[in-house]
Amino acid sequence: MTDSRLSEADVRMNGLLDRYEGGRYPLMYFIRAVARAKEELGDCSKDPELGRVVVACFAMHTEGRDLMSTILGIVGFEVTVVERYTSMDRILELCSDPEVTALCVSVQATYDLPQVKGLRSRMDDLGLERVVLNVGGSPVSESVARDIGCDVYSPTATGSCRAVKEEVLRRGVLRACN
Ligand code: B12
Repeated sequence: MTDSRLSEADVRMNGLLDRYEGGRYPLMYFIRAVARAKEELGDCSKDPELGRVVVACFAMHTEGRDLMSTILGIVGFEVTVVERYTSMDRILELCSDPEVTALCVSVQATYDLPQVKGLRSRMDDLGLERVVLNVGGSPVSESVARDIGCDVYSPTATGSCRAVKEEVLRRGVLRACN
């Protein structure tokens, strides 16, 4: 998208993302500043090639969910932010919407890891092969992400969001070729 077609909201929110990514903006300041910009300028533009991402968490640990939802919205996804205390069954039900191209799950506590164990194969059994899976949070190392069957993994939130976007676009291209 050429700069001239970038909305004021796009410019402001990408500016905030650069500051967060550069480590010059604490997490909660970043999330709140983007929310304020959205109120003031409206949402930033969405890329129809990306579709919708479902972003979930467990119980009361919502910061990882909110961080990922904020960044995924800026990089062009429509975002479904799943309510606290939502079961994994219900989260997967939300992913059956054909618009949904990716699922990001925030795990904060080790005792929530059993809920994402073998999640990729569970999704495939439900016919959700097309949905890109990313799980993150402090208990999720690269090897834990591999055990879960994550399609993309990164130690940073911005890294994960960019990897999810790349993989969704790559699969989109593949689908178009077939
Ligand atoms: C904030 C917090 C709370 C807040 C939550 C507020 C909120 N709205 O989220 C409150 C006070 C409510 C809370 C409550 C509890 N908490 Co608490 N909490 C924390 C704390 C301090 C920070 C977690 C956090 O939000 N981090 C910020 C996020 C963004 O970081 P992150 O997920 O790690 O993500 C980073 C990377 O993973 C990366 N990333 C890369 N790829 C991806 C992909 C995705 C999808 C995501 C999300 C991220 C990501 O991006 C991020 C930044 O780079 C942690 C300690 C810690 N430092 O982790 C304890 C912690 C998670 N809590 C803990 C516990 C035990 C509890 C309680 C049970 C305490 C109690 N007895 O009441 C309750 C449970 C409440 C409930 N029912 O859920 C324990 C869990 C222990 C364990 N076994 O794992 C911890 C580890 C503290 C501790 N050391 O004991 N908690």
